Amino acid sequence: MKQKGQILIEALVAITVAGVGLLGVFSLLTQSLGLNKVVSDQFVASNLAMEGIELVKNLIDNNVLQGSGFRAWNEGNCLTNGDHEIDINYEYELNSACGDDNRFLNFDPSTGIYSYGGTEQSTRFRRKIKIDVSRADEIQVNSIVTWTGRGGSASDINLEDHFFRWRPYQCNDGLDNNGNGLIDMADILKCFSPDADTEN
Ligand SMILES: [Ca+2]
Ligand SMILES: [Ca+2]
Repeated sequence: MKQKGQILIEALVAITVAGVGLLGVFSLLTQSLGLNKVVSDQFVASNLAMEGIELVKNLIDNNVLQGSGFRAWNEGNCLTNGDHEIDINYEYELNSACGDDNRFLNFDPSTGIYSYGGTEQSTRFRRKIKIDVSRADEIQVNSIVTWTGRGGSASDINLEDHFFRWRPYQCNDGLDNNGNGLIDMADILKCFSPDADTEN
């Protein structure tokens, strides 16, 4: 026949074993939740970096869409050497403040837009769009997103892209760009070279 004390000891041992087992589960759960946060931060940062590249593409496309006589494809609107803050507003229009004030991006849950304006929730993400237009016929863009991750560690994603001038120059495109009835270099006196971009 078992003694009462023996039963108590058995119960204590069982509780301890169960407790140790549960501790392992809790520790795993905490780790998993922490990693979840790391992954979601990286996911948001990657997308913000990608958006940065898209915003520069939009600036370039806008230059081209304005047509000849507007400005060169690689000029104006933050398309200058240096670091820039570029975002979109609620109307999905491009804001190009240019220059870098090292500001945090805000998040608007109702639109899902990350931007510098408004009174949305402040985030831990900063985006710097580094532009290099010093090479002819090429724009280098580095979209760099930085944030403070789990445990206060600094993280960053640097996405690099190169845009090239693939459209032919006005003096060599086979088109009468300025509508004077003369087409391209052989005809036009002021087209001194095939890579001139004003047909006048
Ligand atoms: Ca032409
Ligand atoms: Ca012409």
